[in-house]
Amino acid sequence: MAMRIRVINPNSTTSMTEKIGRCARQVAAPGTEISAANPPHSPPSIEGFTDGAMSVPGLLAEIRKGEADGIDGYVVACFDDTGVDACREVARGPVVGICEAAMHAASMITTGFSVVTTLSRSVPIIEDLVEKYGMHRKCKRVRASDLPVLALEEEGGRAREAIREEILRAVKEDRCEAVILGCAGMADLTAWLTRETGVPVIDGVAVAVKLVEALVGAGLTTSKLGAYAAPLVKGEHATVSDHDGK
Ligand code: 5HY
Repeated sequence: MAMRIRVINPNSTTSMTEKIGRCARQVAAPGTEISAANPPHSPPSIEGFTDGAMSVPGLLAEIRKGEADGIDGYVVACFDDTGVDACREVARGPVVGICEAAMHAASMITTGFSVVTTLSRSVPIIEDLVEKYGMHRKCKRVRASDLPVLALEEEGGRAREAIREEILRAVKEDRCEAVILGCAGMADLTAWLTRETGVPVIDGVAVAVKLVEALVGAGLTTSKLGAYAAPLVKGEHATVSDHDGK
């Protein structure tokens, strides 16, 4: 089934967006057209609550562009699943975050997985998602490699070695049976890390693309019956009196 999927990197680092697009195309089915985009003015990397909040307006603008372009489904390529619920209000088709996708995939091939992300400050944000997605029994631990997100864009850096070491510690200490890469910018390291560690390493970008293909292929779109209905239209600078004090 031919379909058009847009992968959106909520941060504004275009080299990461291009890398994510390449990884998405590697796994996409022959009939799937992948486009990759990022907001022009969001933070260059999302490391913590404020960056995440600041990236959402631009992310929503990219979804609105996708709706005008007739996109069938979306991947939000940030492991904080930044703004996914808001995107689902705006989009007609499915919107899948790479964290939710990766955790559900891991839960179907293991009895327990760990996550290796970037900075320690991202760990509580991801631990909140573990609870939100009902994965507290399957997720053994969320670990930080102490790498800034943009270290993943440095040629010849030691990022992949640091992630490899953390993966090996996770297998040794957490009783995990697979490890999820906790940053979209790690997507191009998946094959190397799998070979180097002998551990099933899960990249949320690849899994999210296949899940969007599955949902669109099954004829599923985001339900507009309740929480994900289109946003209510608001007047400019509406005041309480405009709503009869309700
Ligand atoms: C991501 N930040 O996937 C997250 C990872 C993190 O800019 N892309 C980012 O550190 O939460």
